[in-house]
Parts: sequence; C-alpha cells; structure tokens
Amino acid sequence: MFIKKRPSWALPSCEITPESAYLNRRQFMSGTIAVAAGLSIPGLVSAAQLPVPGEALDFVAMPGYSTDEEKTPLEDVTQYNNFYEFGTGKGDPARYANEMTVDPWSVVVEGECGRPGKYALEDILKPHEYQERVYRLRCVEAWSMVIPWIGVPLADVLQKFEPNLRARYVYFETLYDPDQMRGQRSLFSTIDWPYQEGLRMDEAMNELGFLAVGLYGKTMPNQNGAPIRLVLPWKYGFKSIKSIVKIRFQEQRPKTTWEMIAPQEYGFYANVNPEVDHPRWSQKRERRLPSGLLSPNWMETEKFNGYAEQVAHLYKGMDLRKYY
Ligand SMILES: Nc1nc2c(c(=O)[nH]1)N[C@H]1C(S)=C(S)[C@@H](COP(=O)(O)O)O[C@H]1N2
Ligand SMILES: [Mo]
Repeated sequence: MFIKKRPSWALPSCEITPESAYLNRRQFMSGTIAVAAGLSIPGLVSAAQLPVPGEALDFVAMPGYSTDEEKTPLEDVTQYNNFYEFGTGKGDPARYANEMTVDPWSVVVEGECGRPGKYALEDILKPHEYQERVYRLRCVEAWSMVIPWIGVPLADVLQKFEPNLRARYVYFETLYDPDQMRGQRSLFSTIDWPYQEGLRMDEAMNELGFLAVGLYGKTMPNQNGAPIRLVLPWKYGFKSIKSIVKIRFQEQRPKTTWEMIAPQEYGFYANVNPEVDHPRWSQKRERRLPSGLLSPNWMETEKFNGYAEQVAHLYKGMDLRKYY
C-alpha cells in the first residue's frame, strides 16, 4: 500500500443570465491513494455491473479524488438540470427525460484509432471497476454543485480503443432522436443537434476526466445524462456532455455546440476561470446549490474550479484570456 498526500483540491475550499437567455434572444430575433491501491485486492469489489436504471451500483470510494465539501442534495442534483434536448427550463429534464430509452445503448467509436466499431455499452464498461468521485460541478451560469458520481476514468476507456498518433483531439456526441427528445423537436431550438463536445487528447487523458454511469450510489437518472456522460470538473459544465453515442478520434479540433452558438461567449477550452468574465456576467463567484433568495450561498470561484494541481500544466504558456 502506498499513501499519497491528499491533493489540495480534495480539501474543503474556503444576476446571472442563463445560457437559455442567449437562445431566447436569438429566437426573438429570428423567430490515487490508499483506497486506489485497494483496487487490486481480489474480491474487494465485483466487476462492473450493467447500468440497470435505478439500481444500486458497487463501487470503490476514491477519497483522493473527492472533496469533503457538503454534497448537494440528491433532489437538487436531479431536479435542477441543463439538458436542452428536453427543454431549456431547469425542471424540464426531470420532467421529460424519462421519454428516452437508455437500454439497450451502444456507442460508435471511429476515427484515428486501432479499434473502431459499434460497442454495446456493457462491453465498454465490463473490464472496469466503478469508482465514486465527489466532484464540484461549476456551470458557466455561475451556479455550482457537489456531486458523488459513479463511473470509470475516461483515460482508461479511451486507451482501450487504441488512439493512434494522429489522434490529437477526441470528439463526443449526444443521442439525436427527436422522437424521444422533445427539445430536439422544438421549432425554437437554435442548437444544431446533436449536442457535440471535444477535448484535446492530453486533456482527455488527464486523471480527472471521468465517464459517469451513476450518482449517489445508483444508476444515472436520465436527466443527468443516462446511461453514460462525461464529467470534467475543471471545466464549465457544458463540456460534460450527456448521453454519449459517439466518440471520434481526430486530427482537427472539433467544433463544439456552445462554441458554434456563441463563440465570443463560450470557448473550446471552457476552463473555469474567475479572472475571465463571461461577456454578460462575472465569473468571480458562484451560487452553491441549494441556493435561495434569502441565502444565495455565494462563494468565490477558484481557478480550474480548484483542480489546478491536476490540470494547470495542460495549459502552460497559453493565454487563457484568448483560449477561454
Ligand atoms: N447533451 C447535453 N449535454 C449537456 C447539456 C445539454 O444541454 N445537452 N448541458 C450541459 C450543461 S450547460 C451543464 S451545466 C451540465 C449539467 O449537468 P447536470 O444536469 O447533471 O447537473 O450538463 C452539460 N451537458
Ligand atoms: Mo452549464
């Protein structure tokens, strides 16, 4: 057993226009750690289960990858969501995401890799053991949560597809199915579906990147991006793409959904940065949910959302005002 010092980000840290306002305007105008070592102890944890909706999952807690800040209550995590495929209201995903079927689910892997193909989700998950990581999630709209995710390291999954040397970026895509996703049927939607995201390969391979299949010990609720979604805690929430059906390794930087909608407001990198304001609001502070009128629960936003120790090196020498 080896003991690693707990990284700094694991310690407790000492008038906003939502993204939808932009759309509305447009609509108007246009009409590792001790426990980690335990992973190798046989019998400690069973192999990954299939994500059956609502079922409890076996997992290994990862205190070295977890904050001990107070967790946001399950109710807020599952009823205050952004998932525009089901509507732009915060309550719409909880109301309508059960119109989506997540079983069976497959993911197409393509591009610059040795193992392209169409994979059943269980085949992607099978070789891995589930971990629980309690991460902060900071939305670009200046609210935040603390969520206990269950899932597998993104790097471990991507590695299995054997990306080659031409793979400089990885692209992700959400399900496109207007029959199941009422937001995609909306005449007012300015999003060019499907929702698309991407990362530089070295960002994707960072130890913090996580593919979540559950939260609070159970299979992922649909509104949070069932059956599998990305979690990138040092970036604004919109990078953490939900309900993934495609992964592509590519040489060129992919276009991403929010960048395409409003490039002057949402960049490709989207690293949490209190020093770079959104053109229409400050990013210096955030409302930690639950947040009410009388107790808005404002707190300071930290650079890279408090995960600088793990990720700052990825952006060394880059002007983060330019590459926001
Ligand atoms: N496909 C898809 N993924 C998405 C979104 C979306 O609208 N569609 N919203 C993003 C935004 S803006 C945020 S803040 C997070 C919210 O995740 P949560 O609802 O699980 O808290 O999901 C991100 N992933
Ligand atoms: Mo967000």
